[in-house]
Amino acid sequence: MSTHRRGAFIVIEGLDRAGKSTQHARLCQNLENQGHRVKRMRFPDRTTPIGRSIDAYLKGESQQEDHVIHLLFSANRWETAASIRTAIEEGTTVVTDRYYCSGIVYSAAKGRDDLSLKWAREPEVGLPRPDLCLFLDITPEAVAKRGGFGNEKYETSAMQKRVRELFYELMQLPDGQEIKVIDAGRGIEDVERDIMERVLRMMAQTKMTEGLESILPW
Ligand code: NYM
Ligand code: MG
Repeated sequence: MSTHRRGAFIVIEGLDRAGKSTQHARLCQNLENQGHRVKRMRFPDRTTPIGRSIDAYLKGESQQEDHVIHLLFSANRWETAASIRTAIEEGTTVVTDRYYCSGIVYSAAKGRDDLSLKWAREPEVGLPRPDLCLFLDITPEAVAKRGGFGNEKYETSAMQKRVRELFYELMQLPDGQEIKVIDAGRGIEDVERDIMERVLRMMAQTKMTEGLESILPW
């Protein structure tokens, strides 16, 4: 067996306005301060041609059928899959702001009979599976105190409420194993400390000499 140490694959998930981008930046910086090489990523990655269509959709500048936009979000992950695996194999830790959990729950939250959690998860099967997914949890009330939402698609309290319920539903399923709930309603430093603790615990417990897994079918 090889003793080569791979990087870790960490995802930060949560509702809009939960503080994901702030915590993503702090976690990456904290890991670098500890001597880790870090690759920062975010989904949607709005810089690619697929990402630009997603961006236009979210801003209300274009329309897409619900299944089509779902598959574009998934394709936007697939176009990075090889680079994630390469970075991790080379010993770099990859930290992403959102990933396939968002993909599944936001689409399923639309409430269509023909767009279930199960259907929404299928295109993600085979993608690199995170070692740890931190779900930054915040109540709709706390979000309101933070000044409410922006004006992109999905940024309404009804949608966010459903998204939050579905995140909890997803945690009861096999994907729940690597998802850890973080109370994001606290101060920035408290959340930051909690996240770093969970990450270090995961790094100590994971066999980093074994390859990264893939998302498996249910
Ligand atoms: N979103 C994000 C999805 O609907 N599906 C996905 O696969 C991903 C990655 O995009 N409201 C939604 C969640 C957000 C929106 O994300 C834009 P952000 O992090 O606000 O830029
Ligand atoms: Mg947002």
